[in-house]
Amino acid sequence: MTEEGFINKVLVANRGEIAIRVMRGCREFGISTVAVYSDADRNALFKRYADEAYNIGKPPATMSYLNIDRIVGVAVKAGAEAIHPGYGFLAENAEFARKIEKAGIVFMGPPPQAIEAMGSKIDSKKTMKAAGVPVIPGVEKGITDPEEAKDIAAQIGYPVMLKASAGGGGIGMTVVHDEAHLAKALDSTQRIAKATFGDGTVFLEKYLDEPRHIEFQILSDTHGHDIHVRERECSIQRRHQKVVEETPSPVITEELRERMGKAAVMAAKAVDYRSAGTVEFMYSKGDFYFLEMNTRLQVEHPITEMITNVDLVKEQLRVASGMELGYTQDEIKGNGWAIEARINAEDTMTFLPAPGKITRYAEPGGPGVRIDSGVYMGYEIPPFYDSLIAKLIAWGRDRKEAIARLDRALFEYEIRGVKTNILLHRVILREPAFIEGRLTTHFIQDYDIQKKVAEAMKEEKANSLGRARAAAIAAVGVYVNAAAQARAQNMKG
Ligand code: MV4
Repeated sequence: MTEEGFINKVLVANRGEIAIRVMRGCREFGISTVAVYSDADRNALFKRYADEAYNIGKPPATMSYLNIDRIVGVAVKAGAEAIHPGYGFLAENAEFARKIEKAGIVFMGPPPQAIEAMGSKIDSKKTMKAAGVPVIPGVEKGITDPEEAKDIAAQIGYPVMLKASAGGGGIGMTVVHDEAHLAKALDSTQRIAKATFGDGTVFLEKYLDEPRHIEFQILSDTHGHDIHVRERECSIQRRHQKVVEETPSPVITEELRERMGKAAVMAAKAVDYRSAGTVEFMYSKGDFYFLEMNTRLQVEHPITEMITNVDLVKEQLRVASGMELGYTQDEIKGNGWAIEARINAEDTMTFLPAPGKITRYAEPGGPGVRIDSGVYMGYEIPPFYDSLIAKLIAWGRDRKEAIARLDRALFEYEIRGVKTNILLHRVILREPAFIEGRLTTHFIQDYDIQKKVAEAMKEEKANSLGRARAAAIAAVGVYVNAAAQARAQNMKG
């Protein structure tokens, strides 16, 4: 890499597990790494992992990880030829990408115009529709007149959904079931959009019932090659944050993968994409629709790496140095099944972050287990950033083996001192609907998962056998149950 390309040093404009993940790819290519860290991350693992580290300010992200000029300044001073943004923070900030390129540094993401093209929901829908990518039925324009809204809703049929064009994170979306409620909902959604995003533009589309979230990994280089690296299903989420992700999707057939993959590649080509990205679709009753494109490497990228053996960060490094992708579409093959559990420091009852000091810490291991983490025993999780402790990923030859391995790894995982969602994951894996692959975006509500976690906690406390023994018994139960279910249903996709 250092011989062929021109990148010898990369600055990682992020923290935690993703900063380490990116630096791992760099290290394998012999590229040196620069970390930037806030005052709250003086003792963080990613800071120690890097070859060089620079303090960029106070703990609040606005005073450190979101300070564009300071980060670009450090990159120039350190002589980094490229900046990797990770996810979150500045990863989808077109201004950041522009300032980096103006400083003569490579932004390890898409061109700024591609970030902007995907920033507005109305504009991205228009672009996708023109490119031949299926979109949710509706209108791709802002609506202000309640009478016009009623005409459009009558045409597409109720229920409909009002969405803020500048929206994100599930804010500014309202389901409307009949005409009587439309005018009021339009008014309130516009207000929320204006107050939250500074842009009150709202549009209207068909509301999809029981949707599944299926996304495609994309890789694009600067030589006109765009490929997809198969799908991930991320239907299980709470408060618009993913909790469990898997690949392949239990519902997808080879024929559907081919069609959705082609649509994802068309989406990438339509915005002159570069680097790694994700095209999100909603899947409902056999049909799929473009939802949005995330113009970054995503949290759940490891499951794709587990079944394809493609190192997505190393592909990003190749692309950034002007090389062609290391794979053609035909060379992308899926092997087995991978599932990721996001391990958060949080209170499962409220889903609120629970930062604090990790007093005991032991990571799982063994066959088919990957863990991407950024913590250690004695580490204090700062309260300023998101609550992700680690991503635990299990690979199996088939779905049932992946489930059994993930459950076994969750059993091995020991974290003390902070509340975690480990038990939540074990409850999800035990739920018959999960074992059968019946996933929807309402999974946690529909199956009373939080209530079941509360019960499991009580049982755990009451159980004189102790935690380890109870968990071991449950793990065997999951395996037996999963095996029986898998026999009943062919889920090898
Ligand atoms: C929808 C929908 C149903 N119908 N659009 C949520 C995030 C935002 N980007 C789009 N979202 C949705 N849009 C129509 N027309 C349901 C959701 C949705 C959802 C989508 C993906 C993953 C999880 C979700 C959880 C709740 C709602």
